[in-house]
Amino acid sequence: MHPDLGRQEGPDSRSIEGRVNEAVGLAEAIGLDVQRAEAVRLKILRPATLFGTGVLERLKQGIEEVQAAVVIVDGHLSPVQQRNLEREWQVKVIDRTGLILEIFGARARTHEGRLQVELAALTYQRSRLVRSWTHLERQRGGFGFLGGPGESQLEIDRRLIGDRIAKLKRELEEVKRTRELHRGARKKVPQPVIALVGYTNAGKSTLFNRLTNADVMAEDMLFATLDPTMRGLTLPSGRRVILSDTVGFISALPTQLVAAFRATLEEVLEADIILHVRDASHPDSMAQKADVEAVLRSLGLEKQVDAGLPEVLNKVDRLDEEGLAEQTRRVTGTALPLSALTGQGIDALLTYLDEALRDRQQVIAVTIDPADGRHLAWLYAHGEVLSREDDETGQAHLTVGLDPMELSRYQRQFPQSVIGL
Ligand SMILES: Nc1nc2c(ncn2[C@@H]2O[C@H](COP(=O)(O)OP(=O)(O)OP(=O)(O)O)[C@@H](O)[C@H]2O)c(=O)[nH]1
Ligand SMILES: [Mg+2]
Repeated sequence: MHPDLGRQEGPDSRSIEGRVNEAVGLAEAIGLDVQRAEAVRLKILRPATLFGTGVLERLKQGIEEVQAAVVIVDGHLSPVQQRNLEREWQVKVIDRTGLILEIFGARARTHEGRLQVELAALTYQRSRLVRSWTHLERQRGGFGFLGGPGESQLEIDRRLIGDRIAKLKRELEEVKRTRELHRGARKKVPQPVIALVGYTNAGKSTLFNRLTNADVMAEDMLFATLDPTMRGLTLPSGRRVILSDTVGFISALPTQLVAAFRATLEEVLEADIILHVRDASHPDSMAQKADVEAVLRSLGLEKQVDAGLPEVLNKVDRLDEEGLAEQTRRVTGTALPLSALTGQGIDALLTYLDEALRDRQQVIAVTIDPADGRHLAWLYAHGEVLSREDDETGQAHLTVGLDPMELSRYQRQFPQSVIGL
């Protein structure tokens, strides 16, 4: 049930139908068999049950008719509302955040992924315990801490959860440190990193698979991907890069999840190029774009978002010319229309990546003694040799393009050799 508060937030906001469909997609993502889905218009908000009495009664009949095992309310439920609805309908009730946490719990494969999801779920649970606790205390007309027979069960639960959260945070720190060590080792042969980000189901994994011949799960399912995956890829110029596929975003992503995944996401987003992959054929494409950009901003990428990220307008095979023109017109940065499914537009994307990476390069001119093989080898391995002339004395005159990071490394290793920039 999608509670429709009757709010319309501007021309690019989602249709109610789109919201209901997305909620159905979420439920199906953990294998639930959705028997009925509807938006329920709320004229007033009832603090105790969210829905009014008449609506409650009507929904109860529907629930009994299909013998539902679980009811999903696609919005926020307070712990009290959740409990009251369960009592009223005699069925398990969960809200949107609870559902998304379930999906992530079912998807987590790596050790780190599992830790992150558990941290998010416990943080969520703790916030709810606190609230229902104060509620219960108020009902009894007292303050929990005045008198009372020792710790209440809820206080114990709270403390246990708190301990577990602290432990998870320490473990995650440890995992992160180990990974940084590995990353440090990898950076010895540094390759630019390109990260694919975007709304769930936009086609990131399909594009990732097409570009790298990988076999990452790509399905018509929300949150198919959870853990970031990286793979090498050779661009037309011969330049090697690393492509990274990431977890998708969704509207009203639970804050607990963003917080728990923050470290992983921030690492991915340190990429040299961030490609925003969009389903340009989706009716709510613009609203999805706004949601993704909001998450990126919250992760510290305001500047890049304001400047306009390069956008892959995916699924153009489902768009007519007019639709594509309309989508392209609304892109601030570079628009890269393509179809990850048919392969149309992929070459243009690769060329774009090559050029974008070349633009960041600095060109140096050096003269190298023939005896200095190590120097020459370093430049061939780490830079792009743009020209080379060997004179009669055997000296090699080179112009070489270097990525900013490589340039500083070069200046450290071969301090005397740079002739001109
Ligand atoms: N028609 C069409 N469908 C596509 C295209 N690219 C991807 N799809 C389909 O879109 C669905 C989602 O694709 P995924 O690659 O799993 O999407 P994702 O962005 O990785 O999704 P999450 O991992 O859930 O965030 C799949 O059914 C794909 O076959 C495309 O260019 N055209
Ligand atoms: Mg994916």
